[in-house]
Amino acid sequence: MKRHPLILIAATVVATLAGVHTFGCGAARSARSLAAEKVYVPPGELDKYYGFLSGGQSGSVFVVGVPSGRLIREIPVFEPRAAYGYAMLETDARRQLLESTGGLWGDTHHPVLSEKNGLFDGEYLWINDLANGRLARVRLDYFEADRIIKIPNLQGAHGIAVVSPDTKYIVVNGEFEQPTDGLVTNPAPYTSVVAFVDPEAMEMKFEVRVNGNIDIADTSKDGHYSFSTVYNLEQGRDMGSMIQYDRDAVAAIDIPAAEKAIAAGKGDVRNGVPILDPEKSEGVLTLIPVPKNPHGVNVTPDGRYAIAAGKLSPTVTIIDAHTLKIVAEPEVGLGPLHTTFDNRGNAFTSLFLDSQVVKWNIDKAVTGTSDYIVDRINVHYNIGHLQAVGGDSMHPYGDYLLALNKLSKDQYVPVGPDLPENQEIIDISGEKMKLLASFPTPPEPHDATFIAASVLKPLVHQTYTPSADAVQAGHESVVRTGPHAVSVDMTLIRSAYTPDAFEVREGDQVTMKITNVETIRDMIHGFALPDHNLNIALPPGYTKTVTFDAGKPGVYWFYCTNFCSALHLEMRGRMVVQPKASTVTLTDWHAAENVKGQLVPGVPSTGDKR
Ligand SMILES: [Cu+2]
Repeated sequence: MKRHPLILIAATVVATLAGVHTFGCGAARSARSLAAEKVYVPPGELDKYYGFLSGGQSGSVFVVGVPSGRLIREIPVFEPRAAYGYAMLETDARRQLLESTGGLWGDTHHPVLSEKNGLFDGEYLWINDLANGRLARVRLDYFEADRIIKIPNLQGAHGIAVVSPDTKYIVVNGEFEQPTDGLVTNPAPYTSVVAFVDPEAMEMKFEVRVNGNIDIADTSKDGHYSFSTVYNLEQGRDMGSMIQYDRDAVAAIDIPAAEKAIAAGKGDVRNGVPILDPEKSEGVLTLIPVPKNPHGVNVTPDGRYAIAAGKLSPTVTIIDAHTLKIVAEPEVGLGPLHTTFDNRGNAFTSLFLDSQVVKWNIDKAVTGTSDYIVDRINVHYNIGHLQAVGGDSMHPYGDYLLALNKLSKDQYVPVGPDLPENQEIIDISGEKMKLLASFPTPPEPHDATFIAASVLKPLVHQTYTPSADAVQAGHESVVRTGPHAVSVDMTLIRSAYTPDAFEVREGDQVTMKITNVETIRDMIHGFALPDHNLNIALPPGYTKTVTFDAGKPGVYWFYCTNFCSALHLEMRGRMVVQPKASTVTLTDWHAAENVKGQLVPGVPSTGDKR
């Protein structure tokens, strides 16, 4: 059969187009493959970095692996969380601490890591609660918040920073201005304070008064200055009056000068904390005028410059971190918020309005060279913080950067009117930035910091060392300690509670000390007690004491909430609450059960030692 020439031409065109199409797809696929390869961590292999993301109004810290973006852990901080060992009931010590210092929730913003010689040493992480003026410390050997304190004389604990290079203090900025003398009856001007906290004792050392709203913090790498951005020098009480001035400030506090003034007794003590008034203590505070309602301030890894982001000005202000003089004010784009660094002299600034990360060369910007902008990359969308791995230390790694975006529209399958927050991982190892991957997290990360897995992983404990008061296996007991009080010492090991039954009476206060006597990593057992608002998780070696009301007469099965073995479902036991007038004892119950053959032979209850 002879083909019509037009058909041949058409077939050739189709084939050619198909070829082009295939080629285009291949290029896209290969770019995708390269990006995927950079973030793919095969099952069984570990991430290169731990990432600590603030949990925002979740009140927690999220731990993600980088580069995979996998959510590895949540560390509850300003919240009681049964899943991670904290009982929910009102008498729980953790819950009481939270309630007495502000509430059962927090607004965490800025995770900062402890430093030794300017390097992250993996000992502690601190995180603020903006809403309730608190600071918490997380022990990284257990990934557990061990101290929470309320910062006096301060509202809106916003920016925090570690005083480099050896974590001398934790700096906490008070964002919400207060009557200077603390009295609402006095129309004195509102001011704020920068607080300096002893990181080991978690105690207040001193505060420095600053006019305006104190926002984000960093410190010079030699520990001489703390830097805080300050907006609303107008001292306005509403948004319109807060944005009148073209320049607000970076507040530089001379830490040795402040220490000297405190030692000389120049602080006015309020709520047990000496507050320095800079007007009475010369040389403590320097206000460096920067545009306009500035937000982030970040010190370069070499300690030469503090860089303030203009927020309402398209500029960053580069301040000499030793002389406190402004050396340059380059334009970077719209809505600059925060800056981070690689190990090749580049800065990366987040641009909220442009939805971009801009990479710029620090030396070129300082010397006024016109091509200081190196690259720009779009992010999705409206980036807040950003952090390069190690960019907040003296030794950035220079390979990955995390963009923490406020909006994630069209990035994930929709989940109702509220969409998850979006983190994007960007490859910064080359001249051009490359977007590699995104991952969602619960609300709402504000900031992040990273530590190499090679540094932290060896420091993480496998089990808890049993405390001196831990219940020993074989020494469990049920003891009546008063007319309306019973103490139960209990141990847990796969897959049984000892005792697995105990009896109390209506009206009793029951105090349970429970020890998980497992010695194997990850062998967690739970203790949930229905209708008593009680569920705790006990990692291996952990002891927890809880006190609760026995409640209404009845049989309550406590059970294990953490899957532990093939006999996990069988891991349960009873609290029998007798009516006040009852004369039946648990021994009687067991006798009755034995008659019916319901008690497992060889597993006698130790629960009736009364
Ligand atoms: Cu269990």
